[in-house]
Amino acid sequence: MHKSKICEIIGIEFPIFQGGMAWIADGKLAASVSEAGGLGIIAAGNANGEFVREQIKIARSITKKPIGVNIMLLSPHIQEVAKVVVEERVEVVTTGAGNPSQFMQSWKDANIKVIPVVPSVAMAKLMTRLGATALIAEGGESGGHVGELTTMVLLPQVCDATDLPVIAAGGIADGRGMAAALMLGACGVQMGTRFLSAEECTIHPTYREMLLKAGDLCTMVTGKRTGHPVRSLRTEFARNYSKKEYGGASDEELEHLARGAYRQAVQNGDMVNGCFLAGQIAGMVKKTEPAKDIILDVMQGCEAVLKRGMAWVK
Ligand code: TUI
Repeated sequence: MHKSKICEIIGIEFPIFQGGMAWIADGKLAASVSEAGGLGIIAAGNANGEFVREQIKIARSITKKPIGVNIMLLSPHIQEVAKVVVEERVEVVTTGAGNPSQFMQSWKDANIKVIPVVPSVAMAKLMTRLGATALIAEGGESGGHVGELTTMVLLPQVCDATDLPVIAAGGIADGRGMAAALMLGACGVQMGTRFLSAEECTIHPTYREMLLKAGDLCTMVTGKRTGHPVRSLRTEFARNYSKKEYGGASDEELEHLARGAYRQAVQNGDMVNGCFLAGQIAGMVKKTEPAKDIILDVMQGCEAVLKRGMAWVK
């Protein structure tokens, strides 16, 4: 395949980003993806600045290639994490779950490439105006915090609204998904759920097992009522939360239920208190393999689909 413009801009071989999954995407996973030619991204999630700095150092000890940090804008440690990425000179910052406007200038001054997740055309236009390097159009098929629109609907509208390169995310886990995203105007893809199964991804064995066993209908969205909709595997925790959410529980009670739930899932595999974030495409993730094999499989699959696509052209 020809090089994508996002590869030239960031200095990577393949236009594949690994999603910044909270408490999952650590320095080791990110470095493995970057070393394999994609863009590995460390998730800051709700962690503090020192945790993020440590993960950046771990990644740097494994790879000399560019790495990214995903900054979750609802984090209580947002101010210190925003400074750490500057001090540690990461090549790319992606953002999620909010509006990063107040940080954009300081990151740009530090020569960091800023690539925000945009869930709408309005946010795409705002981020373009504020000087983002590229945009990630993430549809609600994704795991974790979700927007309203699907990738199929969001992606072409974001592409029409900006001249910046657009990365597609949400519901992509193989070469077919990547090819479809390119046809809708994207110049690369971001995958979270597919990289959850990577050999280098440290999640609890229970999490891995549930992911590999998941089928097409195995995820659900909770938290719409609180304004923080989140997609996760349909576990006892998720069903219970949903029952409470629509059964009149107070916001405080729901917040109490959700506190620390991502970490409980990742580190302890706790089926009762843990929230196992995963995208709708989980049903297509069937084996554990090295990050490098995932990237090569998606790239080769994409190229094969694009070649077959010529059969439709007269
Ligand atoms: O951010 C994600 N996925 C995530 S973040 C996360 S951790 C979390 N912790 C507590 C509450 C909620 C989440 C787990 N998964 N994906 C990127 C994403 N960003 N999806 C949607 C958005 C988004 C939503 C609103 C981006 C911008 C936005 O702006 C709203 C506004 O106008 O401020």
